[in-house]
Amino acid sequence: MDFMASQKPKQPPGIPAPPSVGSDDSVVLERRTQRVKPPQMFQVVLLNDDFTPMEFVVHVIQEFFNKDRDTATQIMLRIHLEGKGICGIYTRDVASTKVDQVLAAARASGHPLQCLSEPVE
Ligand code: TYC
Repeated sequence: MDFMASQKPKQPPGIPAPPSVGSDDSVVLERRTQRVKPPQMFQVVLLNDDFTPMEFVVHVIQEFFNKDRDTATQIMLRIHLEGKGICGIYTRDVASTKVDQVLAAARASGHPLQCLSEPVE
């Protein structure tokens, strides 16, 4: 009877296989399975109101969301017509900073513009 293992033991999922040593003493590292999920992303949304000037909103979108003038104008018009619009998608901290920057700029100019961030999906 043969008690020798005839197959390599299976590696549990998520645990990297130990390095195997070749006949010439070279070490081969097995491919690692990815174990970190991508971070939750947050969309920064501007809300429409009846008082903030269109030109100010275009300026804010260009300045804080790095859009060119045409794109910023399209986003502003969407917000104006549909009530709200996404200006960008970022990690939690970056999205939160964008909201703070937009609100600070709006308040400093005396406009009631509202901005928020919400998780994507
Ligand atoms: N509705 C505003 C106006 O007619 C323009 C506006 C657009 C305001 C987008 C806010 O997020 C906004 N002046």
